[in-house]
Amino acid sequence: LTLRAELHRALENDELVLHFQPIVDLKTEAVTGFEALVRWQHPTRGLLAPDMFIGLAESTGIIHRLGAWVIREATGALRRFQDASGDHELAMNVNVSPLQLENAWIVDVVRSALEVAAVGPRCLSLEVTEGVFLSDTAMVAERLQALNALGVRIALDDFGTGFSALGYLERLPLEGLKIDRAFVSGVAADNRGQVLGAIAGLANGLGLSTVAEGIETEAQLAAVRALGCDRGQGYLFSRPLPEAAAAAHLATSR
Ligand code: G
Ligand code: G
Ligand code: MN
Ligand code: NA
Repeated sequence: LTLRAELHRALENDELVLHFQPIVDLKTEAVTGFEALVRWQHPTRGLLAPDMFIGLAESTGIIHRLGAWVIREATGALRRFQDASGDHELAMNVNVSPLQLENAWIVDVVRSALEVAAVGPRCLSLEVTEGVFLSDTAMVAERLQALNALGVRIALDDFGTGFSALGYLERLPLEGLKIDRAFVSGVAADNRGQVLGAIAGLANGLGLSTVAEGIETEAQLAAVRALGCDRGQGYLFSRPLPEAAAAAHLATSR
């Protein structure tokens, strides 16, 4: 069987799982939320990373159902994390493929996921990549406005690596930028923080929050903090974790 045929069955057979990577406040290092990252617990091939199947899900159209499952599952997990920690401000970031925005159904999926989990819409953040600008931008803008009208936040993921059409930063209802780890990896080396610093300054000027991605060392942490990023994410704090481990991490981080 091809992976493609198996992906159809994976959804029915409950073979997808979410892992959760903590996002921390850079001032306090307190966990402010998680990014949900999907994996496929394949019956014979083991745990598959999203790079192995998201492209396939997009080219076959399964991404709509897969993405809806991710939104519901992540929102349900957020409710459990909030209840366990007593922190009802805790946030969940969910990756959304540009293709998912072409389908108005996503607005209903998000609305009902929030209702079912009884989670405040401000606690859900949808991450879209700059790849959305390759689609019909009027349609993308309309869809993001509809999602934003529900109260959910929209963040631009992998910022700086794609088609940084800066005009969209003003025209789309964005709440924040996730600064790609490409800009974080060299930040602690001499004279390598200029782009990250400039992005943080740009975000600040536009009233957008910033998450520095891929922080792996204390030196990088110190540098992104000094450059004015709000929050951070990376192996220094934690790798993506299964739900039980993420809940345990949350309990010990406060
Ligand atoms: O840990 P990591 O290998 O999880 O993620 C690799 C890539 O897969 C990242 O670019 C991430 O944005 C993407 N990804 C992870 N989970 C999802 C998901 O639920 N939906 C989509 N569309 N992309 C995801
Ligand atoms: O593209 P996106 O930012 O959604 O995907 C996040 C990806 O980055 C996931 O694959 C996640 O496992 C990975 N990641 C998270 N933290 C780190 C890190 O500190 N270093 C590296 N190399 N990858 C990371
Ligand atoms: Mn992401
Ligand atoms: Na990213």
